[in-house]
Amino acid sequence: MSKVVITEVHGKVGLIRINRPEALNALNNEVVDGIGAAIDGFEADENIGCIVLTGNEKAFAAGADIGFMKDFDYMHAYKTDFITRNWERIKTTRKPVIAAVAGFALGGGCEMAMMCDMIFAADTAKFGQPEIRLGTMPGAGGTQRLPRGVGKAKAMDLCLTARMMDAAEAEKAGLVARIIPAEQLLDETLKAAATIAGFSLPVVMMIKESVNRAFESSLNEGLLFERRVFHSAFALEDQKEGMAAFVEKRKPAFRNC
Ligand code: DAK
Repeated sequence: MSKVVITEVHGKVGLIRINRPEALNALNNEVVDGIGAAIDGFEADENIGCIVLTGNEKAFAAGADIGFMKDFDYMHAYKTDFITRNWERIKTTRKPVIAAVAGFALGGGCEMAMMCDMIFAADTAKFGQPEIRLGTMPGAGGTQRLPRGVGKAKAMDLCLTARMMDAAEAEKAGLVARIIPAEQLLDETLKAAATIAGFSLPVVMMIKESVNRAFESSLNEGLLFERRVFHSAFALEDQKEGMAAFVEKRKPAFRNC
């Protein structure tokens, strides 16, 4: 049986591929556990500065595996904390994660892409929260992250009508950072990830933490948090190196400290 999650290392970038093409990369425990294990590995690897999560040309992921959950009852879902336990790992990594989305990102697939720090979309990408069609609702952030990404009106539209949103609409609405021709999606995403991984890792982590803070605090609290973290960046050797290199008109050599 082929592995449902494949990892590769490209220089300082860790790549995670979801690999269940026969089911449009539908997410079951094996896949989500595999993604979690891959993130654990990349988090622990000091060489890795950025992570890319992708699927294949047809699907990032067409949702949680419907066959797997169709017979669950309430008590089972509640007692086992249905799939919550292994879904949170993407959110907790301190290294940046870019979702490279081609084809379908639906239901849990869309939610998983939104757990990442940014989404690069192929021009073939299609996003949606079609759970309502199955007699259920989004359960992994669709009703929470989508409104923050695209605004209330569009989030209501997508969640209540089950329609799909193409890459152009998703970019216009702010869900997607970049649209890339499908055949270049992975290369371009790996390039951007390599750029990030070439910077000072502690600074990258500080920026990620600070941007995320913008969604979890008031403006004043967020600004205070940013100021404190900014001040702490003066403790870094990489700050001394970065600014010295600028003044000396040379490339900085960051050492992640
Ligand atoms: N689950 C299982 N199998 C799936 C699947 C899915 N979500 N999506 C597609 N497949 C399978 C199909 O059954 C088919 O398998 P075979 O019949 O060949 O064995 C194969 O993938 C190819 O699919 P189609 O033949 O349907 O392909 P089409 O191109 O005709 O259609 C489609 C593509 C994406 C429009 C269609 O497959 C589709 O509508 N799929 C279902 C999309 C969907 O409803 N997604 C939402 C699922 S509910 C939570 C975390 C997550 C969730 C909830 C809670 N917690 C942390 C608490 C998430 C819930 C969901 O995602």
